[in-house]
Amino acid sequence: MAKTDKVIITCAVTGAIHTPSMSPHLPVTPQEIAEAAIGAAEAGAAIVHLHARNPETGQPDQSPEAFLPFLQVIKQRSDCVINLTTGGSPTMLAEERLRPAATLAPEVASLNMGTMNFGLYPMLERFKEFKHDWERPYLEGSRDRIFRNTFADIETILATCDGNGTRFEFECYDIGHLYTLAHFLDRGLVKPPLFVQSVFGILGGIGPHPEDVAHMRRTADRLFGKDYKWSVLGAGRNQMPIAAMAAAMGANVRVGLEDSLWIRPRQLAESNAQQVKQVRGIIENLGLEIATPDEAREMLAFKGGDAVNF
Ligand code: KMH
Ligand code: ZN
Repeated sequence: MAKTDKVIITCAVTGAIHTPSMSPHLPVTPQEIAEAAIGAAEAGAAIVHLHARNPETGQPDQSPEAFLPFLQVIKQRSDCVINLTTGGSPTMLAEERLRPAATLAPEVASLNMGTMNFGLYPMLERFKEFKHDWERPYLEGSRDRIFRNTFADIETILATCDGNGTRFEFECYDIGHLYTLAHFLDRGLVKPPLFVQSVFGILGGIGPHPEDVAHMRRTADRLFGKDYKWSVLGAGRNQMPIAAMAAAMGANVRVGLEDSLWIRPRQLAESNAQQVKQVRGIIENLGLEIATPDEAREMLAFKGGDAVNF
């Protein structure tokens, strides 16, 4: 792994894992998403990873028009790096998912490195009451839902976004996804420094055990050497333990309500900024420094915040 001098905090503010009834603090409207992203950046996040939702129902929405209202506010009020999802929701296919990144040309977009059965249904054991009709079937349907990211899908997203100078946050949910990324590196379709986001604790992907974290790191080191920057995210209750463990090993970290609604056991986080502050405390107590947006841009070879279409 390329040595990380400073630690990049990414904050993923809303995503498509959780549904609005699970937490009153999950950002849904453009105003809420903008405030969450700006608050996270003020707390120390160099990068914000963004999805859009329908403001009435909270359903994931990958139309570029759904992103524009909050992107413009964030850009006016913060110099943080804006990262747009191409994962959207597991219910969508790649052609729909890539539209915001293709149209809006962000500095960085997520790219999911493998097909998987993204299991959200265990959350039905904790959350029983839903205010919108779509929430329960969305979670229940994940038992049998394929989050499709074939080699062809990945090639399509790369080919569509690369011409805009957009770089990628490679979301790797398992060891095999690192090998898929290595395959694209061999073919010259992705360029170092690779921003590898290792995802731990999603049902259907690798678990959150320290051995899993160590194995991910070892494998990425073997495949990519100094050509990558490592970042980690732990889903749900694994968020802070994984961040602490991996930051001590030299990783960058991702937090945010997209991946965990919690600030401590049984206590909902009241904002994205609260999780950023908590992880920042962990990082600084390890004697490490957090990266500014411009330091993150330099470390990851991003094109700069002025070269986007919003
Ligand atoms: N919530 C992450 C585990 C994407 O947006 O491309 C998955 C994610 C996918 O962030
Ligand atoms: Zn996401």
